[in-house]
Amino acid sequence: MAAHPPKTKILISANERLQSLKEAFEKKYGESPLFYARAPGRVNLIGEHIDYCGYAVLPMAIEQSILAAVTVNDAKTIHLANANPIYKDFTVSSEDIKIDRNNPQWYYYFLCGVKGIQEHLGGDPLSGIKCVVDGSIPASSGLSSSSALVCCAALLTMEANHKSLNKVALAEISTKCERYIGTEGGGMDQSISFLAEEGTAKLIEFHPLRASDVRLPDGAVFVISNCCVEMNKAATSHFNIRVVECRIATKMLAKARGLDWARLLKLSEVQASLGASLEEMLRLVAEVLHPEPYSREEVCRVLGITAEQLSTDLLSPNTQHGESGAVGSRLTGAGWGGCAVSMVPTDRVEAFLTSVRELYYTPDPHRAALEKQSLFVSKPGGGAAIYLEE
Ligand code: ADP
Ligand code: NG1
Ligand code: MG
Repeated sequence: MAAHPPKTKILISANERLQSLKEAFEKKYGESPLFYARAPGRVNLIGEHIDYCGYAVLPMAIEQSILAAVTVNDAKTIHLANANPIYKDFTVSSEDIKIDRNNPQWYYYFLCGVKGIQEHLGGDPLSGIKCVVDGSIPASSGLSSSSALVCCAALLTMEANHKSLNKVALAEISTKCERYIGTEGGGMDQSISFLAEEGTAKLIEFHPLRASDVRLPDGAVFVISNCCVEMNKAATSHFNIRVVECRIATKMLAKARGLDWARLLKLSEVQASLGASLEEMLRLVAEVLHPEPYSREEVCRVLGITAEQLSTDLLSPNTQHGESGAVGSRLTGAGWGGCAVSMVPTDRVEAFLTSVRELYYTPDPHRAALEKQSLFVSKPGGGAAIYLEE
């Protein structure tokens, strides 16, 4: 049976960060915190974008964390504040928790954790809490600030409701509930946030979730350097496009080998069903898939599914716009906005225009008004010229 997260007594005044969080809490709510919860960020050493394919990863927790100070009340209201003023206060009834995945504000990550625990406890109303959050993980920088926040919220919600769960269960709940924000991650971040132990990296394996110590080389340390370009994974579709591409590849490989492809979702499941080695999987990929981008039509044709099934069964809400039938697309010009240029086979251009119109322009009134001058076909034109009246 996996252990529960430790619950230790600590001298607050001896810890600068806890002391200033305590003071911020007292200033905000006029009372002292009842307890604190902490969940660390992580750095991953080996294996990116494979946890959601079911493959093992090798992260270690970092010192930076999300820390929260909490009191509990009978009012069934969740009051959230943040030590960093860029994150605004938020208040909501614990009986009416909604997460807006189109607007991934910081408090929705917190509420993912609360909702995950609420569901685990059978949906009963939760105690109210007052909470101040203090984060030291650089946000949107690949060190998993989002999951540390979700895990911290899940952990403190358990404590506030006088319940406790083991680390594996908490990691699994947190993995599932962070998906409410829209990113369909695989569980590396939440697993290491709960299962980390000082002094060791962890090999995290899934299905079932387990973590084993990995001894790092003596006489070396890991240096983390942030390129300082932030990317909020829930605010764009980049992350989920990767997830969905792997999901579609899973189906195509499984179908090509006569497996029950409709049931399989992860590449590791195809490998396990075939009893294949990684080298055999690479050969299978080279044989079955082509390196050029797939159009929606081709995916549907290969899998024998309708466009609607593709949308509902395979794509996530924020990847509905992908793969409209271009051979290739890129941003043109300097970037930071502006136009994309797509090379589209002539016989697919009408379908392409319809698809981009329906998925990108029509749903947004501002873009719909600009569609006529914004979406057009252009042939290569001529150069400068002077024209004289005859
Ligand atoms: P990563 O997990 O790689 O850091 P994400 O894009 O997944 O990046 O998550 C970043 C989001 O997490 C931020 O936009 C913010 O909403 C939330 N977040 C991170 N740090 C804090 C913090 N200290 N306080 C509140 N929210 C935070
Ligand atoms: P970051 O970059 O920390 O948000 C994301 C996923 C991980 C994993 C890595 C790439 C979530 C919560 N996290 O982490 O599961 O896929 O990208 O290896 O979706
Ligand atoms: Mg994240």
